[in-house]
Amino acid sequence: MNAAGGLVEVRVPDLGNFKDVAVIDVLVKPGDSIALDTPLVTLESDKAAMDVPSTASGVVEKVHASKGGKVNTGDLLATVKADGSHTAAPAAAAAAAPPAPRPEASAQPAPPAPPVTPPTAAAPPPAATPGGKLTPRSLLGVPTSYRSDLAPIDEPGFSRAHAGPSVRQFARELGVDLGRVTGHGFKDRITHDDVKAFVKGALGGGGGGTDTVWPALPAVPAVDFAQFGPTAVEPLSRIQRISGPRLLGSWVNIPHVTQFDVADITELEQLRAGLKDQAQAAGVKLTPLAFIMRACVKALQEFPRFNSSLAADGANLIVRKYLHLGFAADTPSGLVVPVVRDADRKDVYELARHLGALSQKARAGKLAPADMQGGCFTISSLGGIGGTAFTPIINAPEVAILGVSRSSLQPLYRDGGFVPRLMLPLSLSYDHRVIDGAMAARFTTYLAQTLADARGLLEAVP
Ligand code: CAO
Repeated sequence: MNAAGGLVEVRVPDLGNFKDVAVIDVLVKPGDSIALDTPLVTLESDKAAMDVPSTASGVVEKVHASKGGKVNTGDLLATVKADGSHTAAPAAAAAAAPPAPRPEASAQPAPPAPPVTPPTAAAPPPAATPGGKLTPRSLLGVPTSYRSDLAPIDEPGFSRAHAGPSVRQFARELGVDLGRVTGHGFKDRITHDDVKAFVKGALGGGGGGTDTVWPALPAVPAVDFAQFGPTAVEPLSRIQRISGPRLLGSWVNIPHVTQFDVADITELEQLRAGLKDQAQAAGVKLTPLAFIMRACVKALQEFPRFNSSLAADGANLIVRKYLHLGFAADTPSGLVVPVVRDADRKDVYELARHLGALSQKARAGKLAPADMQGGCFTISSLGGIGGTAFTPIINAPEVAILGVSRSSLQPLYRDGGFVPRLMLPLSLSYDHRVIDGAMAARFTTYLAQTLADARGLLEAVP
C-alpha cells in the first residue's frame, strides 16, 4: 500500500506460495464509502478463501481487480481516497512477516488459511457442535445422517458463490456445495446461517433428534484426464444414476461385514440335472438360483433377525412377518432388484418361474415399481458369470444380502481321502449393528447345510 496525495493503494497481501489466485468476488465499487477493514475483494485458492480488507477509511476511487480474474502478491486491488481518520500500517510489514491465518475482518491481511481436511467416516468422530449430542453411531465414526443430498462440491459453482471466507471455510468443513445454497445476507450474500439451514434441510431436520452435523466425505479430486491422453464422455444410465446414490448411502451408513462360506451342492446339482429338462418342458428354467432362494427362505425362517430393519429411532428392530425375496439382475441398462413376493409360500418350481419371468421383464426394461418394492433380503448371484467371492452391498433398509459365486469342483477330504465335490461359494454381507458375527456364521452354516440337503429343498411348501 502506498499513500500519495490522500490516495491509498490497497494491494494483494503476501500470498505465500500461492500464485494466480482467483478473485471470486468484488465487494465494493467506485464511490462507496468504506471504513478501515471493509472487505474489498474475496480471493480463493484451491485451499482456502480470504477477504482482503481496506487499509484505509474513505471513498473507493477505483477498483482494479475484477471478478473472475487472477491476482498475485502485490497486485493493485483498489485505490481509496483516504479521509485520513484511519489508515493501517503499510502492507510491506505484512509481507515481511506473514501473519498466521487471520480471523475475518482482522486489520492485518494474511495468506490463505491452511487446507481444512474434513474427517472421513472412518476417522475418529469430531467434537459435537455446540449444543450437539454424540450418538452411538457418531461414536462409531459413522456420519449421523449422511445423505446424498450433500452431493460432492461442484468447484466452479462453489467458487462463483457470493460468500465470505469464513463462510466458505465453514461450508468446506461441512462438505456443503455453496453453489446450491441461497444467500439471505446483505446483497444476497451467503451467511453461516444459510449454510446451517442448508445442512439441516439436507439432513431432513437434523436426523434422529440431534443437532449434530457431520462433515460429508471428502470429494474425490477432479482430474482433467485429457492432459494424459484422449478421452470420451459416456453418460451413466438412468438406472445407474438412481442406484449410485443409494449404493453409496448404504455403503457409508451401514457397517458392513462379509461372512464367507461354501456349500456342497454336488447332490443338488445331480438332482437339478435330472429335473431340468422336465421343468423346461413345462416352461420353467430350473437354475441353481431357485434352489438357493428356497434355502434362503428356510434360513430366514430359522433366523428371523435377518428379515428385519432398524427402526428410524435406531433403538428398535422391525421384524417382518412376511417374506419377499429380492434378487439382483444384470440388465443392459444397469442393476435392478426385482422382488419375488411371498417367497415363503412358493416351492422351488414356483420360485424358478417367478425368477425367470421377473428376469425377463428386467432385461426388457419392463419392471413396474411394484415389482421392485417390499424386499426383505436380497440375493446377488454372479454364479452364471464367474468369480470365487465378493462383498455385496446391503440393499438398505434390509440388513443382509447373500452373494453367490460360481460353483466349482473342489477336493474335499472325507473318510481318509479326497473326493471331488461341487462347492458353491457364499458371501453374506450383514449390518453389524443388527447382526453379530456369530449369528452370521450360524446363518451361513445353516444355509450351507440346507443346500447340501437337496431333497429337503424340493419338499412341498405348506
Ligand atoms: N455356479 C455355476 N453355475 C451357475 C451358477 C453358479 N452359482 N448360477 C447359475 N449358473 C449357471 C446356470 O445354471 C445357467 O447355466 P445353464 O444355462 O447351463 O443351466 C447359467 O449359469 C446362467 O444362469 P442365469 O444367469 O441365466 O440364471 P440364474 O437364475 O442363475 O440368474 C439372474 C438369474 C437374473 C440373477 C442373473 O442372470 C443375473 O443377472 N446375475 C447377475 C446379478 C448381478 O449383477 N449381481 C451383482 C450385483 S452387485 O453389482
